Amino acid sequence: MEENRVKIAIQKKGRLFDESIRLLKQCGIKFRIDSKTLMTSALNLPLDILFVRDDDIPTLVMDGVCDLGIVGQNELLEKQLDKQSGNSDVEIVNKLGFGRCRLSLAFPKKREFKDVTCANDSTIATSYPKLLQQFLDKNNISAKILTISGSVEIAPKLNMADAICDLVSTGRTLEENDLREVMPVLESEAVLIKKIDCSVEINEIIELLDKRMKSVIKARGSKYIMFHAPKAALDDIEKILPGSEKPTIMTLDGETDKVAVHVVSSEGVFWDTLESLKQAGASSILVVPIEKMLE
Ligand code: PRT
Ligand code: ZN
Repeated sequence: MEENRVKIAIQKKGRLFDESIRLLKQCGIKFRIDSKTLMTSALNLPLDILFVRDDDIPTLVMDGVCDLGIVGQNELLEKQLDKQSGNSDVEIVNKLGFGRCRLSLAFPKKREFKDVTCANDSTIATSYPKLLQQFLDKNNISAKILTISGSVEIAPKLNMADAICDLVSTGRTLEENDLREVMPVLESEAVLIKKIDCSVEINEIIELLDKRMKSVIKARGSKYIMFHAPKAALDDIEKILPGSEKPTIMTLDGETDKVAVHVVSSEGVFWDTLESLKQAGASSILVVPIEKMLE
């Protein structure tokens, strides 16, 4: 009988590649790749990794060629609308916290924008015609959609379109092309997607991988904080610590009023938090990254 192996599709090259690889490696998966690799088998887990264009990832999972995929929500939703298959054949297992961007409507700076009705009777260039059409329908806007696969932001300059609907992260590309973001259409980040009707054996492997991914993602946002503090200041200090669980308090050799405090904080620890801790009486403060967290 053929061994049960999970197939995961990830982007071959592009914005999601590095982080997808980093996540799999941090989950303890060992594999070898070079620039020509189209598929590789993990050495320590029944997992095969396929390297493809991001546009193909939703379809590969929907059609059951792959069990899992790492892809932007923008790409997933566009393909789902295109297939008109609803959400029945693929589900989002987890948000992965990278590849964040938004699909936005953008107007040339010199074109007036008061509200979304200003898009009426315009031509809008986009690579996401289905998501744009859904947005226009929701807002009762009638506009012409010009579908182009790349360099969408150049369309207004070439008089091909009055506006665009494209992905934005820093906003630099819009700025460079004399465009301004006027309305968000969709917030997006990379997600782990899964074919819904996988076998029990395949689901077990997916669950293991999902748990590891969640643990890695949680650990990335968390810090381990250690410091000394007067016992009397502990109540105040607890209020300062962001998103932390109950601290571990330990006695310090030869000290009666001072203790050592260790705590995991699930939110970013910024300089102002440390300064407030110091002001409240904490000293010898150490903040260290956490590699893995399992509850
Ligand atoms: O070859 P392949 O088809 O696999 O790659 P691709 O060229 O289609 O995709 P790629 O690698 O550019 O993006 C992959 C995914 O990354 C997207 O589907 C999004 O989910 C996510 N992502 C996050 C982005 C951006 N940020 C982003 N800024 N994808 C594209 N952009 C582009 C945008 O289209 C525009 O041209 O970057 C420009 C805007 O960036 P800023 O920083 O100037 O605002
Ligand atoms: Zn693509």
